[in-house]
Amino acid sequence: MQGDLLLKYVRSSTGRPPKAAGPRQWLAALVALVRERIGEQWSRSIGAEAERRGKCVYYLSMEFLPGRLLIHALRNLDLYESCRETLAEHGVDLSVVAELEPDPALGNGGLGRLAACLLDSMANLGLPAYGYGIRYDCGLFAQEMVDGWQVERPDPWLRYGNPWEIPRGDLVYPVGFGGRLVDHGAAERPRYDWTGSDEILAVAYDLPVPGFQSQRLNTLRLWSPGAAHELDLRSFNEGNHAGAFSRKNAIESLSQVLYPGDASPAGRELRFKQEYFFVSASVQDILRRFRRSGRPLECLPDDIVIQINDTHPSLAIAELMRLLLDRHHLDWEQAWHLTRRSFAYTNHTLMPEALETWPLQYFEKLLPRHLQLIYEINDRFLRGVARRCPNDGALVRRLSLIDEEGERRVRMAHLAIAGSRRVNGVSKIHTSLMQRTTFADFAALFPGKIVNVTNGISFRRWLHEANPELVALIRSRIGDRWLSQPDELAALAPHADDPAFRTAFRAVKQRNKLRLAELVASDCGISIDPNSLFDVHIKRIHEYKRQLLKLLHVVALYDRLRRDASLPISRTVVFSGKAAPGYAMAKLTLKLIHDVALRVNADPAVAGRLKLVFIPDYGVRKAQVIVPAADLSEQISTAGHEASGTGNMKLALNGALTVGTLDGANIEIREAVGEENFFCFGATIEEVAKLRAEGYDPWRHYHGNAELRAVLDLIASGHFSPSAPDLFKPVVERLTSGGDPYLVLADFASYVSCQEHVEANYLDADDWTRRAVLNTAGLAKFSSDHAVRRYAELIWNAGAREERAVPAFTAAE
Ligand code: 26V
Repeated sequence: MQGDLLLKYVRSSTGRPPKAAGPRQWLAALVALVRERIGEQWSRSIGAEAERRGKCVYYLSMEFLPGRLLIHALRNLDLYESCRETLAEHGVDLSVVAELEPDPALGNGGLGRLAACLLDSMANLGLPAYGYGIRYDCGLFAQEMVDGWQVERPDPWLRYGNPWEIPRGDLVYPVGFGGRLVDHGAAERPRYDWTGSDEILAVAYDLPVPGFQSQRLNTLRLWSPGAAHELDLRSFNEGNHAGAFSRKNAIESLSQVLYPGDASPAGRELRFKQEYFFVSASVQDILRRFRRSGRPLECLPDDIVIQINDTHPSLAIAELMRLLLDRHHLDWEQAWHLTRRSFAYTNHTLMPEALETWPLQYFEKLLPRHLQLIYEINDRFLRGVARRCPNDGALVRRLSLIDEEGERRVRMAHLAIAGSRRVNGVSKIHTSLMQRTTFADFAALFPGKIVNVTNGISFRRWLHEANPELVALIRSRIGDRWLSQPDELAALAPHADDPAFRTAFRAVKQRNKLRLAELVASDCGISIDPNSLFDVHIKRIHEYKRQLLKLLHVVALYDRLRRDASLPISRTVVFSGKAAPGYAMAKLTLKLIHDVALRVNADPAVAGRLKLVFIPDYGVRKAQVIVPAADLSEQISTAGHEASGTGNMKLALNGALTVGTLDGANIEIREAVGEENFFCFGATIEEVAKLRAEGYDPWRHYHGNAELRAVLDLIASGHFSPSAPDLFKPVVERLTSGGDPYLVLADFASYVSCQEHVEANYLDADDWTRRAVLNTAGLAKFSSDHAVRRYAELIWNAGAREERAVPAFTAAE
């Protein structure tokens, strides 16, 4: 039945008979089939009726990493098997067709993937929600490795179009930059007009976000820039062809690229414009939909909540104020009262260099009205502070929305906190650090405002889709209610004691390892042994994530194995991840991984016992192959630096044991799976703080640990780079005379001894599997469904309309 329908779609959507259809035509037909099935549901979900049922959540994010949709949707709709069979009858492999779907890489890492997992869960739980972001023409760069050096290539993911998206020519908003302010009001009640700005248009493109077997289909709405008069026709007709296109090009540059991470210096002003562009369009769209409901503006915070994913969309706070004041003519107290109750802000990092601030200059030039509003917000806010804490000028300076030192800048986190109903961190320890350190003054001022919602991951994506064999095995024992009720995954724990279950679990892992071995063979041309321990470090390349610590361990192992031919070790170390293009140390680390790999993999003295591979172009697609195959998950950030981590959850859910520091969500994962099933090492947050306070000296470790010294000397000597012997000196210098800012050397001894433990444990394959099962079962609470429920209860007050009369306005702080 579904098969016939599919054949019909091949004809109607590609104009070819099935016999003549190639994989791209099959893809088009499959997408048409799914779209037909979900179209009805989608229009019902976005219909006014559905929205009136509960609060609507708007999730604003500069990044989304949704992954491919086809297999996800086929499984959700229970069409997977029938479609696979129909294709097979025509000699076509569904997995080959699925590979043709673009993987939207509209994000850098965890923050973007979290946005996608939360959207997935909101749909799954039937919560009305919209994701808002930018439709970047090129997502995060494609990573190519040339002789171990990262080369960034554009990723024109829309080259063949995006089969899922629906252009919404009916949803277009003007967004202005520049111009000046004119006061139209009376002296005691000024009213500003922002005039003369250069207006561009924001055009909506919608993508479906299907829930798992739920009736709800949410929308990811991405904005693309256009201009009212894209082409200056007169100029064109006068022969100025290049000039006529220049405005069009300038406008299009707004969505051309995603900024590849915090360490990249380029394009700051463009990034600022991107932030305002998507935020302005989104807030206008939110207000339009709200106005359509016919409810008075006073009810805005009862009907909507705008969750901002880090500070990147925090200009939305000033934008809502602008619209409420200048367009809807509310007075300041009303507008601020509504705004503060409509927003919530999630913080994802406390690293000072990633806490956004924008020069006042940018505002003066591009957003003069917003600057004026931010001054006013700040003024009122600081007067409130001074009233509560008189004579504390230092406190006022610390809390100010404006950093007055050096080039004056707006502190976006302060704007986000002042303008939100709640602020949340993404793991218990991260939230506690927010409260105790970076935002301690705010925590004291607004007790209870900073709350914790530990991150979660979509089990549909990271188990159901990535690891279907494991899902089948789990189903055979505990059914499949856990897919919609993730807590029920905990029922798997007793099966860890069943030898037959362990054998089956191990067999699944083994097949996943074979699949990864195939990927490594095709991507890297290296053959790896699926019987070895698969030791996996996959994430953005950053010094705090300490790829270097892992690498020093690899070199130490290499040295040990060369000296001792009888050491019973068999390990394959897998790295994958991208470096920000402007981050020299990260790129040199990649080169070092490559050069060490060349040496190690070619040395007969360690053959069969140690392999090192780097899989290029990490993204959701590759992660879905690597994660199910891992035995050991490396989560080794310097304690206090990884806000949460979500890769740690994906790997543990798929039955990897973690070797990790007491950082981010590792702490909660360890609690959930049991200390005995987690390899913990390294300095704690308190110890890190103490070491730094005492004046940390990496040389002490260099001189005090012969193995560490030998490893560093080997790297510095040019052993791994004979044709350029000084190449890696900057790495070794960074870890020694450079002060070793992320305490790699301080944790080396503890890490190596922990890894000895890992090796000894891995020799008992059956017991290792028992613990792997306990990891899978223990991860139940890290489902993003759970996280969304907490957001709904603690922050959004969603699920039901707030049972409250229209609020009386009180004088705002
Ligand atoms: C900052 C900037 C600054 C301008 C250029 C582009 C850019 C991109 C990202 C960032 C901040 C990144 C913050 C981030 O990704 N944090 C990660 O969030 C994950 C989800 O909560 C969490 O699991 C990770 O631990 C955390 O590092």
